[in-house]
Amino acid sequence: MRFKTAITATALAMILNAPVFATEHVIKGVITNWVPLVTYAKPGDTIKFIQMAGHDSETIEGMMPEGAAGWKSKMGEEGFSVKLDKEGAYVYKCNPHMTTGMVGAIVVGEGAPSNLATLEASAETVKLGKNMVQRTLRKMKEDLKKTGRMQ
Ligand SMILES: [Cu+2]
Repeated sequence: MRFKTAITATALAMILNAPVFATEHVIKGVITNWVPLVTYAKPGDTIKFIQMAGHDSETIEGMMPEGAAGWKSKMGEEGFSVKLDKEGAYVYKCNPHMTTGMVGAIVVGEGAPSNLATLEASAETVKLGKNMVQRTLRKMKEDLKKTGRMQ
């Protein structure tokens, strides 16, 4: 009976898209990588950045859902948090380590992010670390396929 109740609650939360069960997701700075590289969240969830010594976190222009506010932490801002309400994918960087691959992605909502084409177009206009931004998009798509979110 308890199991059935849990399923019903989950189904209800999905139907209502309710932030009632908002979750906090933790992303770590590890050497010059974000771990995990791809984070999945629901609208209303919070993202928290830890192990930030020597790192910052900032969204890349044009690489977030339409109408979403970007973010920029301070350098080394331990526990910097951001709440994400808009569905779609957000691509963010660490400024000092962007060119060595410290670019991550957060997918908010079910399925494949609806702004994928926009992200790919925006990646073309990135000046510094463009190949690393494209690498993150490639890895995100691989992960979306692997997790059955995308064909
Ligand atoms: Cu860094």
